[in-house]
Parts: sequence; C-alpha cells; structure tokens
Amino acid sequence: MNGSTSHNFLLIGLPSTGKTSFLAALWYAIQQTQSPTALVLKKLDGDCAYLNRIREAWLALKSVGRNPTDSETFVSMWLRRRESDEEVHLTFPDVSGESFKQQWAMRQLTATYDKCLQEANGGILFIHPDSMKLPLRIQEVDDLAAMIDNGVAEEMTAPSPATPPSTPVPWDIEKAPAQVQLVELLQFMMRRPYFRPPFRLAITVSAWDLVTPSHINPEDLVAQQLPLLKQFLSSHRKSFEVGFYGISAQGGKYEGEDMTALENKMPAQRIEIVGHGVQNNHDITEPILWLMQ
Ligand SMILES: Nc1nc2c(ncn2[C@@H]2O[C@H](COP(=O)(O)OP(=O)(O)OP(=O)(O)O)[C@@H](O)[C@H]2O)c(=O)[nH]1
Ligand SMILES: [Mg+2]
Repeated sequence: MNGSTSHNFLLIGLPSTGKTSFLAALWYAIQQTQSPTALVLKKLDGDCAYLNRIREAWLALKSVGRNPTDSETFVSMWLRRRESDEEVHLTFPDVSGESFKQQWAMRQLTATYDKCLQEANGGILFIHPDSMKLPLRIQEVDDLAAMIDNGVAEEMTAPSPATPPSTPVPWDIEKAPAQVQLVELLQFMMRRPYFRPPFRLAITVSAWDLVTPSHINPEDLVAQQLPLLKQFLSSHRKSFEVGFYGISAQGGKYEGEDMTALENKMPAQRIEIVGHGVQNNHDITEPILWLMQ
C-alpha cells in the first residue's frame, strides 16, 4: 500500500546524552545497503549540511561535537518503509542539552521549543549511563545517622591533623540528580494546554556498549538506577506510553581497544540496539517505527 504520513518527534535529553550521535548514525544507516533497516531514505528534504557534517564525523569515528546552548537545529527527512513503500516525513529538532537543563533551572521554555512540543507526536528521551547516579536510600541515611549518634562515624571520618576541614558545598540546582530533572521536564510537557495524552516516548539508554557487560535490559536498568523516573512513568501510564531501548550509536568508545574493533567493522554494523520489540540489533530505525505506530 502506498501512502504518506508526517511525524514530528522530539529528541529530549540533558547535556551529552547522545542525541546528536543518534541522529548522525540514523542519517548514515538509512542511506546504506550493507545492513538493511526498516526505514530507508526516500528523498532529500531541504538543507542536509548539518546532517552530512555529523554523519562524516560519525563515519570517521570522531565526536559529533556539543550543540551550543539555545541552538535549535531542525532536521527533516523523507523516508520510506522498506516493506510497504509508505512514505514518511520526519522532523526532529536537535536541541542542545544545556537548553533542557535551563528549562529545569530557570523554569522557562523557549518559544521555538514550545512550538516543537505542540507539534510533536512522540519523542525519544536519552539517558547516558554515566549520568545514572544511584540515590541514597532512606535506610542508608538512617544507618549513617545511627552511626553518628554512636560516635562511630565521627571516629571513622575524623580528619587527620594534616587534613583541612572540608567546606560545605552550597546547593546548586543544576547539580540535581538527572532523574529529578527528567521528571520535571516531563511534568512541564504534561502541563502544557495542548498536551494530548498518551504521548509516546522511547526511553533510550544511550552508549549501551558501556552497559552491555552487565547483561541487564534497559527497562530493568532504568528501574534500578533511576527509580524515581521509572515510578513516575509507571504511575502516569495514561499520559506517557513508553518503550525502553538501549542504543549504542557509536558502537563503543572512540579510544583504546574499542576504537580498534570499530575500525574493523562495517560502519552500519557498529550500531547496536536492544529493547522493546527489537528484531534487528543493528537497525537504529526500530524505535522510530514504534513511535510511528
Ligand atoms: N561509548 C559511547 N559513547 C557515546 C555513544 N554515543 C554518544 N557517546 C558519547 O557521549 C557524548 C555525548 O554525545 P552527543 O551525541 O554529543 O550528546 P548530545 O546529547 O547531543 O549532547 P549536547 O549537544 O551537549 O546536548 C560524546 O562524548 C559521545 O562520544 C555510544 O554509543 N557509545
Ligand atoms: Mg548534541
């Protein structure tokens, strides 16, 4: 069946969470033939200079570079479903992670991002494994308090005469845990008057190559490391319909042994993806296909 649909998807994520690397790998994957993807490039749409630049960096195993604060680069592409020939027009704003951080810290949206939000019919939320800090549990705090009461902690942590007393670090809103910031970003979305639930979100742990040795799936990893985010999503099922993914857009680190292994692989085979209904572990278009359904 031939037909044409249009989708606007958001790429949401704090700084350095892999948004641009995903786009770079996607732009390469849909144009190559060595490793088939469910969605393929149908025709070019507008200025592809930005997409071509990040793809060249990705191909050369180089960093795609950080997006400057307040920069909103819009990319769009005409794709085709390999199996049905249905045409799909996709647009993504590649917003800097600093802008998302500012949303949390200043509680303000830029007018352009607000417009993107209004037009969006799905999104990919990126989380980098390095940003997953385990929260301190109440039981652990209680245990610590009990140790202090017993004078044990004082004994254990008493500074040696050579150690200067540590100075208290003032509260900094920008250093709040990633999951707290992400939950608030989702709540901002829900409070917009035009929000149409359920909103599809592909919750994506990027740099999955850093997680792979632990043999855990993306949903369990999020539940374990970001319990607040997971519980928020579980209790707002009517607002957000979620699928969990682990994506390695680079395939490994651009250094050491990983780099040598990457140099010896076909570029499209560097990409690894696991999660919600994934059938082809090298097909980076799978979460997009799910968002489109
Ligand atoms: N190991 C590994 N690192 C990755 C992968 N994808 C991205 N990274 C690294 O993660 C960091 C951030 O990647 P970007 O794609 O620039 O992230 P971003 O979300 O666009 O960052 P901003 O533009 O600052 O918001 C870079 O150092 C990348 O090299 C991956 O698949 N594996
Ligand atoms: Mg970026």
